[in-house]
Amino acid sequence: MSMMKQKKTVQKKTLKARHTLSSGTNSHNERLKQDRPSIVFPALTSTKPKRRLHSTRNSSSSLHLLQEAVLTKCSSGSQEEDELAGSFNPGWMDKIHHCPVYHPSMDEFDDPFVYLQKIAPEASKYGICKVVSPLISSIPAGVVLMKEKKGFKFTTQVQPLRLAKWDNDDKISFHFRGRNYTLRNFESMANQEAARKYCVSGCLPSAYLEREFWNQMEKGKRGTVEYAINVDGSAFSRSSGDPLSGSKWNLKELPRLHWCTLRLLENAIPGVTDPMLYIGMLFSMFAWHVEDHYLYSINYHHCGAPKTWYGVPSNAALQFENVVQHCVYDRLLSVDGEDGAFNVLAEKTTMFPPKILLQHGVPVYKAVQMPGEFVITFPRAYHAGFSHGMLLFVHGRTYRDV
Ligand SMILES: O=C(O)CCC(=O)C(=O)O
Repeated sequence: MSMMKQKKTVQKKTLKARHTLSSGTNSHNERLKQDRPSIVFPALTSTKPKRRLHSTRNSSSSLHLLQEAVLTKCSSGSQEEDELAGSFNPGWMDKIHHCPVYHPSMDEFDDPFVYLQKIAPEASKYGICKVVSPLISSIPAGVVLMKEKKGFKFTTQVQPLRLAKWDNDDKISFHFRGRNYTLRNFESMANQEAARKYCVSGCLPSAYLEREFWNQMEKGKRGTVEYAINVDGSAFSRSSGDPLSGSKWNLKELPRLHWCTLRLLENAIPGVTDPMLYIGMLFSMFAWHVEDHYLYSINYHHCGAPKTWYGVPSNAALQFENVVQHCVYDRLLSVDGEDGAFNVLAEKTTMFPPKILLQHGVPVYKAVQMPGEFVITFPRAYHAGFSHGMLLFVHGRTYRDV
């Protein structure tokens, strides 16, 4: 397709998308429409990060949500694959096994690097793992933020809760800012939204929400959710009396520990040498991606509803990129070969159900992260996921090699 025609198609789709979002009847969309400071719908191909050198900050958090028809067309037709490829069929979710969960003793927990080195040979085979902290914070995260970050406010991003109606030669992404919130305002908005959907704001069983999330993604039309990502700060307290914050697992301190290579960086890099806060609501999501420069990531859940993660081990990264290249995007990517998939994934905008991976024999595991738990992602392990409700979460990237 010529550049001109492509541009026109994107514009046409953009207008359609704008119409869909702004004409939504649901009250959340209406409120966003009124308060939204700016709306940008960049074309998918507008910003291509350099291979393995894209910046955390600049990675768009908008999502390319993929049409089910495109997603399922690679099914080779065996009975099992047909079942996995069927219209909404929760059966595939049970086929994704949980990643390992570690319960270190106080002694083992003393040094995160020694501990991670110990579990890495086994845990890295799953791409992700959970570490349940034997220490808890004595000061709740909300209290830390209120006290240590006076007037704390953050801006969300709006994510469409649906798969896009793409055709084979067109693709767009939605990327626009949500509102500015205090923690309390965000929580009340998030709880109202959850109650609007399920009559109560309390958390429902994880398996139910996993089914609901993918069901809504596949069947949804106008719904949106908000997610505050890459917010400067951390909810680890400065008080030395707090057992977890006083430990080496405090993500503010971890990159400065003696054998973390990141301590050698002269300048602070948000999200790398300093952790970042993520504040989510029911079905806030993060797209499939690997960490910048293939770093490890370490993520602590401070409070709120659980979060589901999916992870793919690094030895299947090429296989994963191949599936993205040939089955998810089909012929849509402008750059061929492994770079095409890598580049588009680096934009952190590609979200598709893990059943596509199952259909193509790509190993994928899941974790349901609760407050008080760390999730580790290993170098070059693709991961994606969603929140089960309002939650407060800290993410940090850490050293390259264990
Ligand atoms: O929870 C999120 O939104 C993102 C976590 C993560 O995988 C990341 O920041 O790399």
